Amino acid sequence: MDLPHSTAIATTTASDALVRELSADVLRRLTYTVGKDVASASPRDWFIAASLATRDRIVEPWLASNKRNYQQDRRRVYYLSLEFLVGRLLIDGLTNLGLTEAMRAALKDLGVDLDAMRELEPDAALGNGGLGRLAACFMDSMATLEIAAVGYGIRYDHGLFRQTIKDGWQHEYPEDWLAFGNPWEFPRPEIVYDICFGGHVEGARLADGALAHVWRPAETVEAVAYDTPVVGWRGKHVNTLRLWSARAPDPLRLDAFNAGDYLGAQADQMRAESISKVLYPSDSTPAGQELRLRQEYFFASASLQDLIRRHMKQTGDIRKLASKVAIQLNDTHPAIGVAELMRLLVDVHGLEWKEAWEITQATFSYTNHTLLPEALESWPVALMERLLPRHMQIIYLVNALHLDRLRDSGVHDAGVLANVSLIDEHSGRHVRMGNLAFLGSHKINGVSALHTQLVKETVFRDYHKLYPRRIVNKTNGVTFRRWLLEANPPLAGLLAQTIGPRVFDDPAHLSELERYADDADFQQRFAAAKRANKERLARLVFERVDAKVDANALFDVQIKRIHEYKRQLLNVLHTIALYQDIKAQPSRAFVPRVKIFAGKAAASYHQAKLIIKLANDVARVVNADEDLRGLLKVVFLPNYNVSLAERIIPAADLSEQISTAGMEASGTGNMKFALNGALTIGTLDGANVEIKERVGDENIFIFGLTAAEVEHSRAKGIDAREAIEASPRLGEALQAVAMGVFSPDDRNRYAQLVDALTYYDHFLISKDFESYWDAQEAVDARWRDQKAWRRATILNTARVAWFSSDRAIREYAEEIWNTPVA
Ligand code: 26W
Repeated sequence: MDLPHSTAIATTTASDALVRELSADVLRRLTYTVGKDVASASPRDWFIAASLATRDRIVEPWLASNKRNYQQDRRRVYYLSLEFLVGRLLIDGLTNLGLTEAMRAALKDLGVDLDAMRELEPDAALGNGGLGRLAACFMDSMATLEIAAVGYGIRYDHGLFRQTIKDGWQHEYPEDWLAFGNPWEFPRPEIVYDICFGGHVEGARLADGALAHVWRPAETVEAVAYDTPVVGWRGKHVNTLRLWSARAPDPLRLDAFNAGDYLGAQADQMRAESISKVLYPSDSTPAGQELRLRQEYFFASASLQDLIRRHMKQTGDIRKLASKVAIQLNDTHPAIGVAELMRLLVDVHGLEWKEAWEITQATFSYTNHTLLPEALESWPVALMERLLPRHMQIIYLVNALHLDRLRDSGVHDAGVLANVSLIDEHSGRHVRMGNLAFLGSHKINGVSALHTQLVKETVFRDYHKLYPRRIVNKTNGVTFRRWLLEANPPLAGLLAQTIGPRVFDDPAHLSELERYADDADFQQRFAAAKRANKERLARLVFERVDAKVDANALFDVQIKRIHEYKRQLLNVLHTIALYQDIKAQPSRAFVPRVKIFAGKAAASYHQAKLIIKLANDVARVVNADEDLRGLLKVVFLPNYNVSLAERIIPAADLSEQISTAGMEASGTGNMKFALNGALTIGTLDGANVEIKERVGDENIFIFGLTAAEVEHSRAKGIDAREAIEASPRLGEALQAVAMGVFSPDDRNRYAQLVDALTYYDHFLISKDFESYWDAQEAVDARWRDQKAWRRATILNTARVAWFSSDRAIREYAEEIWNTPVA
């Protein structure tokens, strides 16, 4: 029996009148929008009808919010992001409106089961991972805090690829979220901007003798707006997510069509529309392809044109832009916007360069999400010149003026000047987008305390010395509405009963759980909620991968993009060592574990795909081995996405956050797990450091080298052989992999993987292995003392209120956007 997977918490009581109204609304939508009757409606028709009925209740507060923003002349925040990893919206909308229970009852009266129906909604997977999901959490919090905000991005026809696992290997398939229509969006065919590419720049003398630049582009694409309302908690304020779709200005090309060149007429259309076809599926290495730069400029230009139009309508004065507008750049992907805003201010609105630059800097701010050197975007100057000739001129001028100013102020160190230049002269000339974003912004932020410190010491070291007040920290956060209230009804219900539903208005109330941490009755109920989630996940595991897992076992979970620095390999090697240990000691009592993995690898990332294969190979061997007495199971769940995360996280006992220290900017999954009462095993990396400070050393399992020690090890030169010799367990695990114990069909499959680990081990897996093993033993020891385990999990939930994205957004509003919230 499935628990009703919803919650009546903090929702308005489902009065009979409301239920009747809603069922009439759904029926009306089914009839007049979907065009079906009850007898012929498919489950998907019901989903569309229910979504539209829900959306209908968002529209009025949405219009009212827009009107209020306008009348109160509020400063607006624009969040520019190439990714919004939204997930599903039906339960989210209902929860925020307080209508979940009423809708459940209304649908029941119509013979429809809400919990079955919610699964039909495709995820809006317009993002790769952390950065995109953060943007979605921030949209939720900006609406909740009643900030007048618009999120701008691209309406990709195809989101992140669908992953299947065949014979243990990852396969990628196109994702098609729009196939059955999207009930949440409003197409705005009348909101269109021309986006230009290529051509050349002409100089023209103005009447006053000044030189003006006229860009004669070779190509134009249209950006068409699609709006999705973003409803905040309790439905009080609704913001807009405006996504741009690309369209050819003259899709039929009548001239070519009439001349009989039907295919030629379509080629231009395809070229234009390819811009919003598909999300680039890499979450670290820039694609470096022309299409990607076209995407970046396309959405940055459309968004800036749109926000300037709104600003001019409101104030009529372009000079007031910085006082009325804050633009946040989500990583460097929209950084070309700095040059585009300069172009619009100088070439189109006729401002002087100096004033335009002051406005630009006062308007933009930039969030850095990664230190990985390979992830830092830079574009070949030649490509930039060809695609965006006017922007290249602007970038040169910004750079020249900046370097001149530095020289004037006494900076002559050639190394420093080369580092802070917008142009990288090292291997072919490139425009450094991080530097452009930095110079064009008044504030730059990292996403955890440690990451911000490293931003200051590494990528932006010289900038930080020159502008010591510009880099600030804004530790990430997550929305508790989606990640607790919606994803974990059993726990949410318990919290509402114990400390009251106001905890969903202000998570600070979570701290009131502290006094129940040792309360036997509460511990038992907290554990029962976890248990219900685990049973539900066990059923899902059985459906998806045909493996039977026991809800009594410790669920040990690592779910995130597959990346070497995230060290899924360390976890797999621990799994193998544990397997060997259990086999070697047939009569010892082990803590039963289920190792759960999920995550996608970029299609071209061979090493990551090999790690997926290894996890699956190990799962096959381990799960078939009867010597194990059911003490160990390994599961790789395919097609990790937001909706799957919502199922897994509430069911986790142990949260694996084991990146090489200094490499994970923050992590946000770590926060979601702790909130849902999982204990973290992790390195002192990203926000783990701050989680540890809040939950307390005894309620988290920290292991491994620190970021400083990692740096030191690397400087010295890593030789893993010593560490492997010192750890027989690791040696044996590696040997099993090398000998093909898990790949009898291809004994050499993992040779290079084992070699890389033995000789280079860039991610210090071998150096951290023993300490990881010990931390896992400490986990086992705590698990054996269920009272102590439960106490620690309750304290995790009680102490992580600070990681709410509401807190993060409040900090952005106060310290970066100057839009303080009540
Ligand atoms: C241009 C290719 C590319 C694409 C995406 C480079 C880099 C990225 C992102 C920066 C990758 C990303 O998602 N970073 C993650 O951002 C999260 C939100 O701040 C952090 O919690 C994660 O630690 C960080 O890896």
